[in-house]
Amino acid sequence: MKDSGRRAFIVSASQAGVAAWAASVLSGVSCSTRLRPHRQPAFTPYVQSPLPYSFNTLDPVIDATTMELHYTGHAATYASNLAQAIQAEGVNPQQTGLEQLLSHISGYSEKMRTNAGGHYNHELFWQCMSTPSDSAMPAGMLKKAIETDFNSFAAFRNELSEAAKSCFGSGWAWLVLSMDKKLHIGTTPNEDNPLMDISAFNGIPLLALDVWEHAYYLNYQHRRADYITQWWKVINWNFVAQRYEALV
Ligand code: MN3
Repeated sequence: MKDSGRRAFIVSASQAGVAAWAASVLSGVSCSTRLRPHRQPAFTPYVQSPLPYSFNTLDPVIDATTMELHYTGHAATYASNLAQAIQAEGVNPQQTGLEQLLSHISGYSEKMRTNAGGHYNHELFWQCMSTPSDSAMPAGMLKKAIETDFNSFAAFRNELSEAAKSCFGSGWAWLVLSMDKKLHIGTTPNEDNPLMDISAFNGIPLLALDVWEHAYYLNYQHRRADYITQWWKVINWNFVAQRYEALV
């Protein structure tokens, strides 16, 4: 194990606490009594999973070329760089799950931070989307929770859209579940995510939106707002609802 490449990030007790909580929930270790194990969200593997649909499935919201470059280029590179980083920094993937690693990311290198985050974020992002539909809407428990925590679906949609639009530079917008089982919207810069102990915004990610230019530039050029408006048509609400229901 090599320590020279590691950086000492300042992590507050509350950040570390939330990150540890999220990791324990996702690993099902210390919070198993609060979960329904058969419905628990699956672990995120360290290797890139097959795309759950074709490159052209999200067209015309996200075109096939963008998806192919994004999946086989950007995301695949994060996965291969992550494989290098865990080897260089002595992480045994059989012992330390990716969620656990993210919750202690302050103890690892910048390379680990970028690539563990980049890999996790994209693995989730693909699953959050499916065939475009003008009537894509949440249902059931998740719909109720959105209406409770944001007053209405319209208000929720507006808040998440505004967060995504105002995320400066490259980053991600999120819907997360907090320790008190409430829904929250926030953003993270670059490839950071809400599971990281160094993140100012913490929680268990339920829905992820990539607002890096590579996610939309071919189709939308500089018009990030148009991409965000169209993106609502491809949200896989069944997937998001299943994640939510497994955690509450
Ligand atoms: Mn991306």
